[in-house]
Amino acid sequence: MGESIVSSPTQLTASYLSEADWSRLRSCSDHATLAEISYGGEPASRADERISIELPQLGREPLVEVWSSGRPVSCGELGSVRYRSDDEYLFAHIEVDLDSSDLQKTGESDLESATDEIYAEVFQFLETAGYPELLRIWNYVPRINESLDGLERYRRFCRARSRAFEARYGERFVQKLCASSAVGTRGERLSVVVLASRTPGRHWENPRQVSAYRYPEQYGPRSPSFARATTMPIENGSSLFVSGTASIVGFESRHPGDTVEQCRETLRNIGVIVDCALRDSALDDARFASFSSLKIYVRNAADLDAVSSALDDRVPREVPRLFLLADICRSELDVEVEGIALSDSR
Ligand code: 3EB
Repeated sequence: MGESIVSSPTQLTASYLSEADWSRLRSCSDHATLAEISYGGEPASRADERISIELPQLGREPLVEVWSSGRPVSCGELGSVRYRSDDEYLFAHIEVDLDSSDLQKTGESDLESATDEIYAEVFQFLETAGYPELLRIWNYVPRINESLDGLERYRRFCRARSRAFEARYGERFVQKLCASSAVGTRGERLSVVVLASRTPGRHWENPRQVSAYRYPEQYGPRSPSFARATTMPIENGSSLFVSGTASIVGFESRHPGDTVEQCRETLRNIGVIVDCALRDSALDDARFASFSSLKIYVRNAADLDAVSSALDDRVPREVPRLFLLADICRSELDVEVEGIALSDSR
């Protein structure tokens, strides 16, 4: 069989494009876009097709994150959910302005009631839309490390998220948890982006790390609800979504105060999860050739160059990278890395 220059129709790709390249590409093709995400700019208007995230980008020129599968896309809104789907995958976005007064107060903090509302609505929506399988969730939490009435906002977010998962999936909800990230913004919008599918992916834990849903209580009243990675079978292999990964071994943070060592530890964790998801893959001969993209969250802009060169030691320069200024959910951690890898069964 000859090589096809067109990617498999069911392979989902995320590209980081300059605004100029993106406007050229979208105007000269009927290229179907599942999600278009920009960082650090103005909030998107209701009519805008773009998802706008309140995290400044670091680096030379602003990049747009563009997801596509090559399949025709339809889009719409239902309640507070905005979505785009291609009959296999669906992106849903929902956000709540924590400053606005239309939040229903339930006696808990606004952050917790907003988290609960968002997750309950998303779960209901995915069921109705026919994309019930979770593949990847991105959470953007305003002022994540601030304390609110004696409990850190991240821990409140985790409590509400965990309750929402339990309400939806019951006691055994940990089986449903997918690859995720949760990072802090300096804005006011609690924003959740969900990638879901009609058919299930497979969720993975990292043997170097205690499962986040089993973290001891010292890290909060209810554990974080996510898996370390999720794989999705595609035509000639599989896609691997690696969760936000930080310098945590077992359940403990390593190398506080040393961003470069944290970055190296993070890359060791990522190496292990990639090996796991490969070895036990349904496709024995599949091989994760390389990451197709990496996203790096750094707490301090001054660490950008050091983190970037620590990455250069392990990751080929051709792998596209996007750097964002974000608070990491543990206050002693300064860097977090997530990525997408593609297996290659040839
Ligand atoms: C960690 O391993 C680091 O709460 O959804 C990474 C990925 C982290 C996802 C989440 C948190 C989350 O605990 C932080």
